[in-house]
Amino acid sequence: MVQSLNNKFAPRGNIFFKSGKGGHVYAKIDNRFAACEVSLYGAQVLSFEPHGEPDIIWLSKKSHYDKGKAIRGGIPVCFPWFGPHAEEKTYPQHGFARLIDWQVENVNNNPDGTTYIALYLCQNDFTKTYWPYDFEARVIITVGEQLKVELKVTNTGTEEFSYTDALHTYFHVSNIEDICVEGLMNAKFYNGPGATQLEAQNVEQLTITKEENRRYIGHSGACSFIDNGYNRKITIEKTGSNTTVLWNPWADTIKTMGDMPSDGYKNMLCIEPANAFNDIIALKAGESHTLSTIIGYSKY
Ligand code: TA6
Repeated sequence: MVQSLNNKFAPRGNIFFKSGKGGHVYAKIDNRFAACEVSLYGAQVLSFEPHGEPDIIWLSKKSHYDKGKAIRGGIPVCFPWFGPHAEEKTYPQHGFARLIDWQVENVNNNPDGTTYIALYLCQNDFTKTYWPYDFEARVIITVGEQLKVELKVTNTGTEEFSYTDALHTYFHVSNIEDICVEGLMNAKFYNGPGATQLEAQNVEQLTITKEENRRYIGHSGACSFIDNGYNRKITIEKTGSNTTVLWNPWADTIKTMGDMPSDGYKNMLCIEPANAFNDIIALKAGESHTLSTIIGYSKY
């Protein structure tokens, strides 16, 4: 498989494929802007490293790579549900998209020097054990000065379906106590999975000093964070999303997670463009929806 992917796509330049951990296939993109690694298992970005910069994406050194388990870190694609399944407690958290191999549909370089890879998934026996619908999903990853990730879902069946989704981005930070998040002022959020009352954020700059699992509802705009250790500001733009999730497990919860180092919470922060909770996408036959994020940075 790796050989046939390389025969077909490597001559286009700036990309090659290799097998690696867990027996998965990985795409390595390296162009004049950045290096980026993508796992075909899960259509998951694992790194985005602009040349001369520390990686913007965090990947756990203790991640599982076995089939059937999610890779911890990068940008897991949560689809067709975010969080636990609403009725079936044994179904995998965050859906099946991150637990399956995606096909490479296309790879190319754009005239502006950016490189994209388009990954494809449609219904099969595995997806039908959890979700009875016919669909096409595409994850298109474009590597340039910025990283763009799009998740486009099309209903290819005859009946309407609904789903929730997320680009569950793990950002790499110099030190969680040296960053502050901007762009969420006045946004309404549920403070944790058990919360039933909405709160309004009343600070312009949010610092993270404890476990956070905030679910911002009706938040469709951009946000950013300042990383004082790496002297950079990371911007997170998005389209097709009305929910933003912000998560850091902090010191106690991380100890219960076997695939994260116990001090890993110090160097990661999830900020996740999503459609989740009451923000549900419904697609009639033939309709599509795209969730996308553009991750950029500037130095100061
Ligand atoms: O997005 C935050 C969250 O839903 C948390 O509640 C936490 O469980 C996290 O995702 C990680 O989920 P995972 O299934 O990857 O362990």
